[in-house]
Amino acid sequence: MTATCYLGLGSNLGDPVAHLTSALSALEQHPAIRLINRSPFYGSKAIGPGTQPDFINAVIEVQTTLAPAPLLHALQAIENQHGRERRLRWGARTLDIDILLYDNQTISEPDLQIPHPRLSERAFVLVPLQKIAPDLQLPNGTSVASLLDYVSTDDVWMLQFQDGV
Ligand code: ROI
Repeated sequence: MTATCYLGLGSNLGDPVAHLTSALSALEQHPAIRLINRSPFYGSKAIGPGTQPDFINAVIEVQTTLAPAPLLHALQAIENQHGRERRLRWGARTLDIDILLYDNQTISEPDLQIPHPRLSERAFVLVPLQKIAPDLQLPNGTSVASLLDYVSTDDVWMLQFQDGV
C-alpha cells in the first residue's frame, strides 16, 4: 500500500540551503520513499524564543510504503545524519523534517500527531504547501487555502525555483 504524504523541511544553522538540498537527496535515495513534488525554497523569519537566524523552509510531496511510525523514524535518521540535536524545544536547528499530512489520516499519539499540530498557524508551512497542492484539504475538510486567510505571510519569501524533482 502506498500513502501520499506532505513533509515540511526547515533549517536555520550552518548552510541551510545545503542542508535542505542534501536532505532532499537522502529522501530521494530512500528505497521506500518516492519524491513526487517539491516547493521552491522559502526564507522565513524564525518563530520561537530569542533571536535566531532566518530559516529556509520547503514542503515536499512523497509517496511511501512506510507506515507513519516507520516513516517518522526514517526522517529522524536523516535529521540525525545532519547533526540534529534535540536539546532545545523551538531552538535553532540544522535540519527538521516534519510529517505534515499522511494520506487522510488523523493520528494522535504522544510522539506522532498528524496532521502536524501547528500546521494551521504556520505560514512557513502553509505557503509552500499551497504552492504545490493548491486544492489540498486537511482530514477535517479545511482547505489549506482557507487557512492562509488567517495567517500573515509577511515573514515568508520565495527564494528560488529549482528544476525537476
Ligand atoms: N520558524 C521558521 N520560520 N521555520 C521553521 O521551520 C521553524 N521551525 C521550528 C521553530 C523553531 C518553531 N521555528 C521555525 O521548529
